[in-house]
Amino acid sequence: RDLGPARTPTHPVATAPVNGPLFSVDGFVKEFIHELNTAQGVALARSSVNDQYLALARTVKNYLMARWLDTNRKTREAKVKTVGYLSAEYLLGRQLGNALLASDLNEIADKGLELCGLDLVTLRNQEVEPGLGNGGLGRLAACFIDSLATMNVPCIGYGIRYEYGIFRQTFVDGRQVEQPDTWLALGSPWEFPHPDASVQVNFGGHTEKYRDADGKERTHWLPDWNVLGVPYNYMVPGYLNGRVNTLRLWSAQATKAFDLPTFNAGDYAQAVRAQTFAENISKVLYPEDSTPQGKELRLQQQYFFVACSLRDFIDNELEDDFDLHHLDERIILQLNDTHPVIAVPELMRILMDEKGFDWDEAWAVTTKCFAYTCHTLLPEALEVWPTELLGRLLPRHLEIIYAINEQLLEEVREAYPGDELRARRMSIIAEFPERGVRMAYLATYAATKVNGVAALHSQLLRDKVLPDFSEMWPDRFTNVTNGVTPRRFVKMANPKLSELISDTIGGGWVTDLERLRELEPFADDPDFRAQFAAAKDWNKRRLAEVLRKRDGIDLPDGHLLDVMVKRLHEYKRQSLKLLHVVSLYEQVISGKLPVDQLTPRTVVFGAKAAPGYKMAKDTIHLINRVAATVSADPRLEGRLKVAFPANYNVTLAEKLIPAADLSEQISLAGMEASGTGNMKFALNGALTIGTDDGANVEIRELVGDKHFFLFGMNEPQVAELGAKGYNPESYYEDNPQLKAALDLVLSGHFSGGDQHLFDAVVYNLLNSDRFMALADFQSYVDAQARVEERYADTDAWTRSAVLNVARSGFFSSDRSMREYIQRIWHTQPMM
Ligand code: F58
Repeated sequence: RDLGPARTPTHPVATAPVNGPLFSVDGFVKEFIHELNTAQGVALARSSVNDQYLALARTVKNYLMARWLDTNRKTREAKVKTVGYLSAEYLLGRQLGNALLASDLNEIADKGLELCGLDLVTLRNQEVEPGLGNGGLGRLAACFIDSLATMNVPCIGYGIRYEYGIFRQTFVDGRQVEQPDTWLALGSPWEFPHPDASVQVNFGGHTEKYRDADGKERTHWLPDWNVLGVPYNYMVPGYLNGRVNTLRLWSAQATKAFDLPTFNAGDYAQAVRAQTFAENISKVLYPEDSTPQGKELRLQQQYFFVACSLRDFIDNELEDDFDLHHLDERIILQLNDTHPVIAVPELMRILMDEKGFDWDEAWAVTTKCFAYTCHTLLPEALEVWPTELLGRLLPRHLEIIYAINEQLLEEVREAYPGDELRARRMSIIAEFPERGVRMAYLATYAATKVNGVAALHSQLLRDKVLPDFSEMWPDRFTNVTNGVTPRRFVKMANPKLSELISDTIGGGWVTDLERLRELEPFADDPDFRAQFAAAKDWNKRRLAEVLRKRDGIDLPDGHLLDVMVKRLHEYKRQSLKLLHVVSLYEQVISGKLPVDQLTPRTVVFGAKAAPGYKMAKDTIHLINRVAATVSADPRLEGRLKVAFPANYNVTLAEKLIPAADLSEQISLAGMEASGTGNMKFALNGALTIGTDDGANVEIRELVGDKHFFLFGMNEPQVAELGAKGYNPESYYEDNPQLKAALDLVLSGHFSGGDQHLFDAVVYNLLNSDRFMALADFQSYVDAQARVEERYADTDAWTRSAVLNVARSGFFSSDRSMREYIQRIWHTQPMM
């Protein structure tokens, strides 16, 4: 059934009076002052900006409160199917702006604060964003829950309330230095802790067999330690529709039983240490690593939040007498990558050991309740938990996993008799390099549906990562191309463009993004183009101000703003972008390129490297050194500048993306599962220079070849070159421009004469270059020349930019959610 676009309310429902503060400037001011006085305990005249921010947040929350309670009550009464989104990460970004937008309070708040002599923008800037995620995967989860709320779909987001989110990046002499992210330090007005609803989670111990009253053999788990999960609820308001869903994040706390034996023995200090041990579970977000090591704490985190979530749903969201044989009618649990996959044996355990189900009954229910999304193609990023570790921490779960595997192998042998190699390939248990549980296989076997996150990725997932599974169960595999929320990333982040769009085609696009198509004819309207360009300029000026204050960086006027922001990873190829910069620079200082032929350009990088990822950190160091050298060299006459603001996060993205002219999406084809930054840039009128990778493929198809700068090998060509044997050094030898750029780095030019400082980066490119940056260099440089040519023709450029916006409506996360709903979840929006 086509659900159509998210409903566009004809009137802002949030304005209807419900129990809550009056929807007027007066009502707002009263509430604000009340919060300031009673919750903060200060008078307006004596209050700090932080007091004011906290009071404002609480005020806005009070407006949403009745809606939230109402949503909960109605959903419970309707007994409809809920999406249980299980994600170890939610990269939410700041909450205040989104809450104001969703509740239509922007104007009232602005006026109300003005009456109090305060400025809304200043208060908004006081908020520290909750950085409870690493990058794309966590941000996707945040976009999805926004869309579900806006589309009136019942959803509970489940995750972990990390006390420290993604580290704060600083640069010391150009090198990345990580600082703890103390996002809770100044108060956390958006959360509702419910210690009364805490859930116990068990670990360790052993299992025992026994016979139940009917004489059936059963197992129970005798754990030897436990912790408490304390739920913290967050509002997830839909856009102007009155729905407020819930994000429930779990925080670990020691139970009384935890330290009792030690305490009784009189060792107080040891008892306190034990408490710290328990609370470590939700202490810190694991910074993404391309090679996950078997970190015990990480597995504890995964089981912790999943066990809390299942327990919570079954005990608190369902009726007391609910028959769990029908669990799939009330929830679909979406596994956001393999991090929550331990939920599969956990549900089996609950159903069998606690609810008395037989194996077959439990498996029948379990396999209807889960769906799995894969977000990667890098083999080393697929989680494999050593059985030694898993068995020590969760002995009952390991038993269940072994039993699931036996059943899988039986099915495989039945379907492919005599093909023992296939059975071994498909086994959930890996034998090398050590015995381990392949979580992606477990997820694939248990799930109703398995999806990749862009068309190309889903195809490669079937053909290269899980070929045996997709051959055996072709219908289980599907694609849902990622999307981004237009509320945060267009309406909020780009107010000038949003206003122009709404003035031109009406406001419906915010919840029905395909309507941006109606802008297409205006690409040929000089008047519209002028306004479009003016919005871009405004965004650039706003960014310049932010970067000046935040980083002391000066953005020159009139430059092409060329932006590459994403996690630092070799496969994403920041080094290719850097080689282009170095090459331009080298050509000017060596006299090969007259400086006045250089297109005035500012290249902005934003990227965090995993703290343990040496190559990534060296690359950051090199980018910073190149930035300092290039930006300061008078021979460039200010026509080339490189900026690398530290600590790229959602808040900075919201300023950077709307200002960008050129979006860099230059991963090696076949490596970036989807990308979502690429979508945000296109929707904000940047043109993309990119490879045929991830969702770039779909962006190019939609916006048209003419309005996208394609370069580099495609995936089959990459595979072919790899098979043939790739020799990066030959590209260096054969391409004088490339050679000159690399030689300049090797000469010590960017490192104060130290000729070896960047050996690791350069020789990695010359000797191994796993992601074939050198092979794509010339093609990239040629594409950049086409960029400059188009940019020189302002009208043509703006026309392309308008068409990028008009044709990118597909990339709304509302559309992604519609596809999940129709093909995977089979849930219904509530009317
Ligand atoms: C990203 N994965 C993909 N993983 O790289 C990107 O192409 C895609 O658009 C996005 O997911 C959303 O589907 C990603 O962000 C992580 O951050 C993991 C976190 C946990 C450790 C391993 C990496």
